Amino acid sequence: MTESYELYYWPTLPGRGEFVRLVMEAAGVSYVDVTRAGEIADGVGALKPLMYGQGEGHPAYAPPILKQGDFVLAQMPAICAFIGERHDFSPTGLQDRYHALQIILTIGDVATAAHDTHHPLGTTKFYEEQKAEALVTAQAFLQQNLPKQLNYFEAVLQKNGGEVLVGASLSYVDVALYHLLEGLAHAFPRGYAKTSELMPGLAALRNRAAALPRIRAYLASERRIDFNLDGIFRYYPELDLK
Ligand SMILES: N[C@@H](CCC(=O)N[C@@H](CS)C(=O)NCC(=O)O)C(=O)O
Repeated sequence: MTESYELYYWPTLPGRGEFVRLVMEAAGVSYVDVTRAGEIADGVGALKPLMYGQGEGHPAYAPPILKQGDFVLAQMPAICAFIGERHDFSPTGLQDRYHALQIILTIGDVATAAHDTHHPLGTTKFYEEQKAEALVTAQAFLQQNLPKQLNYFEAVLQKNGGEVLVGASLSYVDVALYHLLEGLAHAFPRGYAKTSELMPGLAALRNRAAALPRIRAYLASERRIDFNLDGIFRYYPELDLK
């Protein structure tokens, strides 16, 4: 397969697509962000025929979707692992590869939990129609889940030497965790700061990843979509810790 990678994701939000973008950017892999290449309506028009099993071959359910020629792959963790393994940005050896998979799947779980804080009743209703339920869900997330989740990532990091999550070199899971932490800190500045104050490994990982030349170049580019009120990590001050 030599054709270039195409990423299909919703054109106006970072969402789960951003994990994929950051992994490709950090690995130095070029790609076309198809739905953002022209008009928004055209972009959505290009994405929809690939969703819910409508595509050819092994079709996708939901975006992000990676395409290279006839090869189509969905599920954020699967795409990140595929790019990592194919482009020397993954641990090697069966056990380390599966430990990386364990971590990227956990990152995906936390991202889903963060999303559900503002949409606990589902995505068919706007946030404004479920604010009361969102407040209860967000407080439970911040008080009960987030401390355990951040402690888990800190423990994984420290038990692997403190620099990277798996193996001896930076890999796709470190970059994905960087984005998860950025997203959580954006959505819940008070909750994140309070929960992570005694987690030096996570703070250092964020700084190291943000300083990578490829990540810095990407963040400063027009390819980056900033966090907004349409993605997973949304800043609603009323949902944060008081
Ligand atoms: N577990 C999947 C979740 C995919 C997903 O929920 N995609 C969202 C956007 S982030 C979507 O467009 N879903 C459409 C739908 O569920 O109908 C992944 O990690 O990729």
